[in-house]
Order: sequence, then structure tokens, then C-alpha cells
Amino acid sequence: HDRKMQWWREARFGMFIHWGVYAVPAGTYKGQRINRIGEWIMNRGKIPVADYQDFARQFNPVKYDPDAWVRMAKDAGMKYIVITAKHHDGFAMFDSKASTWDIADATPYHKDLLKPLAEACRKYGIKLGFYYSQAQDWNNPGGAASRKITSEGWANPDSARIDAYTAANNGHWDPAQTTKTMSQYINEVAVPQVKELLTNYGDVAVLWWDTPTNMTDEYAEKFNELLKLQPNIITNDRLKRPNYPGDYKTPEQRIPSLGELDGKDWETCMTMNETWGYKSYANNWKSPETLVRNLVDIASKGGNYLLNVGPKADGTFPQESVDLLKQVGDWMKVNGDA
Ligand code: FUL
Repeated sequence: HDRKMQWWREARFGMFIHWGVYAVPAGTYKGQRINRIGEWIMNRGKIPVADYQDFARQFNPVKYDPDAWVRMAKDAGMKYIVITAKHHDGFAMFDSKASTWDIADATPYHKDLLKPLAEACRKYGIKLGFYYSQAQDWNNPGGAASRKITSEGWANPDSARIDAYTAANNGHWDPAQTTKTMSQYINEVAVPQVKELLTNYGDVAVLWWDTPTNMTDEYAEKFNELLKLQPNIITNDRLKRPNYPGDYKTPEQRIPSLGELDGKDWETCMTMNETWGYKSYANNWKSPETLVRNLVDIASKGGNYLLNVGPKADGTFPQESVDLLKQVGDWMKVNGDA
């Protein structure tokens, strides 16, 4: 265990990338600004499946340049990247045979987005991990839909507008979401997709599970088994609580106090502004000083900092993120090991 954790413990700094179809609406649906985090727009706006899937027809990231992405991470002093292979909207950013709700079948771009990123990471010696939403999936039928919005401390309870249908249907808001059972979804979509991710992209450094809504130990064990495909992979603590603690804890949007540290490995993930997925009007950017102070605070307490970028639908990073990465990198070149 210590051996496979070694690179991660030394890394200290990584890039989180939340990228998907939600970058197309970018926080606005039918002229209305949907509040809170951008990658939740389908759930927050209770957008029907067919409407949401229309956004994929406009997802054509022709300016996507994974070589440039990896160089920006490396120049900032980051040692690893974790990208959303599939977020809660269920959209696969890779060519999946298990669903047509993927980049290859549902968009004009047609090409796998993760393969060239994996190549660029190999080229520059950056480790690559995949975020995969194993339980929540709002498009592949049978996937779970969370209506708990306070559990991770990232949202505000007063924003919950759960209508009668949603309350009666386990968080779902469109009948198209429940034409299959969760067990069908797990066996026919999620397990095959995780297998694809662990087979077709070379070394995978991290599997970053998320929001174990309605997960059972039986489902968790299916995913856990697949990890054998990558003997050196490490995982976070969100597969299923409490029986699957993974290799490290994931405080979200906050840095633990000294009193909270218990000797277990941990990684603080954090946004540069107020959203993970791109929103056109999210302007509450942290300063470069704040980012550097956070990194120093985290590193001094033995943790890792997973700092998020939410790319736009055209495949570019928001200019503010580019600038912040550059400024952190300039500091790292003098004071760190970038
Ligand atoms: C949360 C997710 O629900 C958010 O969308 C985001 O991915 C964050 C890192 O984890 O639990």
C-alpha cells in the first residue's frame, strides 16, 4: 500500500478537470440562470432528458488541445490530473460501447477525448486519473439521482425545490430516467464503462468515485473487483461508505484543521471560482495569493491540493484559469519544484 501511495504522497498538487456537456448551457437554461454548480444544471433545472441531450449536438470541442492542457498543469507544478470521464449527467467523454450517450455517438465531434489526454500525460510524465460517477446518472436509465443537497457541505439547503414527482420518484424528474432498474444500469452501463476506462487508456493512476447515492455493497464490490485490472491504481473514499474507504479522504472545498488530521491520507479538492463545471457568468475567482496560501497550508499538513479547471465547450480553459495557473507556476518555479 505504501509503495503505491508513494508518488501521490510526494505529488502535493494536481489538476481536477470538470468537463462535459454541461459546458454547453454553461449555467443558463431557456434564458434562466440556474443557480449553484454548473455540472448540476440538469438536476437543478430539472431539465428533461431529451432537452439535455440536445445540448450534446452543440458539444464540438474543436479547440481541444490536450498537449497544451498538460503543459499548463506541469508548468503550474502539478503532478497529476483527474478528469471527469463521466459526471452525474452520465455523459461518457470517451468512446464507450456500453452507451450511445457518449462523445462518439451523441456529438458532432465523434472522437474519444480521453485517449489524446492520456498520450499527452505520458509524454510529459504527468499521472492521469479518472473521475467516474458510478451511482448517479441522470441520462442512462436506472442511474441514481440524488436529492440530498447538503451531505457534502457544498450546497445550500434552501435551494432545494423538489417537486412532488421528484419526491415520489427517488429524485428523478423524467420518466425516461426510470425505464430500467439501478441494477440494470450498474451491470449494463457503469461496470462495462469502468472496465473500458481501466483497459483502453494505459496506466490509470487514480479512480475518483463520487456521490454513492443508493449504492450497495454488492454494487461496490463489482467496481472494486475491476480495479485489479490496474494493480497500482489508488482510489478515493467515495465508492460506498463505510465499507469501501479507499486510499485517501476527500475534503471538498475546505482545508482540514490540524485537529481533524488522523494520519490518513487526504486530498482537498477545490474550485478556482464558484463552480466545477464551466458557467459563463461565474466570476468569483480566487486570487493567486489565495491559491498559493492554500497549497502551502495543505502541503504543510501533509495533504494534496486538487485544484479544478472547468473548460469551455470549445475545448479551451477559461482565460482566468490560464492566468491563475501561470501565476501559481511562477511562484512554484521559485519556491516549489515546478
Ligand atoms: C461533488 C459532485 O456532486 C460535484 O459535482 C463535484 O464533482 C464535486 C467534486 O464532487 O460531490
